[in-house]
Amino acid sequence: MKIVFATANVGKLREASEILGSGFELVTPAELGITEDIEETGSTLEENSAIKAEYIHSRTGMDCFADDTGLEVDCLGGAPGVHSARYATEGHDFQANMDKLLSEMAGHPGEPRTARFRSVVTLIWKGEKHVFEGSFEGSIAEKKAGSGGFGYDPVFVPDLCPDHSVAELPESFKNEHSHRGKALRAMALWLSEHR
Ligand code: ITT
Repeated sequence: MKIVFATANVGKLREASEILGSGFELVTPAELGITEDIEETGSTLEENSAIKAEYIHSRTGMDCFADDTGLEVDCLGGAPGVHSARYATEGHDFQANMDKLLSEMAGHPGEPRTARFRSVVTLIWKGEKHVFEGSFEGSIAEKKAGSGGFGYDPVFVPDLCPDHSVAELPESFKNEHSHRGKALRAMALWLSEHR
C-alpha cells in the first residue's frame, strides 16, 4: 500500500518502514516536492499530529499519516512534552535538547525520574481522520549513553530493560516496544480491517 508519511525526521521514517514492513510503501513529502516546514501551532500532540496530516492531505490529496511525539517527564510536570523537538533551541538539536533536560533534572534531586514517550498518529484515509496512540514507559538516565536511535534515546531507559538506554539497545527492541511501534501497529491493524 502506497501512503504518505508526513515527516521530515529520518529516524522516524526508518523506524516506521521497519515497523510497518513490506506491505507499505512510504512516500515522504520531500519526495513529492513538499519541503517547507509545517508550523506546529497546536498545544497538544493530538493537535500537532492532525495539523501535519491535514496539511499534507490538503497539498497532495493522498492518503497519509503523521506522527507527533513527546517525551513527558513526571518531575518536570510533563515537559518537554509537546515542545520536545524545540526544547533547547529552534533547530531540532538533539544534543542540546538532552543537555537541557539533564540540567533541568539536576534541579529535582531525589525525585522520581519516571518518564514516557507518547506518540499520536493521525491517519487520513479516504478523506477521513483516524487517531492512534502508543506510549513507552521508562525513566531519564543521569547521563547519555549509546549511539542508536535518535532524539532523546540516549537518556531514556525503558522499564523493560532498566540497565540500558534505548540508544544502547537493538532497533528491533525499540520498534517492538516503543510508542511509535504501538501506534503504527494499531494503525496497520485498522487498515487491514477497513481497506
Ligand atoms: P516531524 O514533525 O517532521 O515528523 P519532528 O522531529 O519535528 O519530525 P516531533 O514534532 O514529533 O517530530 O518532535 C518530537 C521530538 O521528540 C523529536 O524531534 C525528537 O527530538 C523527539 N523524539 C520523537 N520520537 C522519538 C523517539 O522515538 N526517540 C527519541 N526521541 C524522540
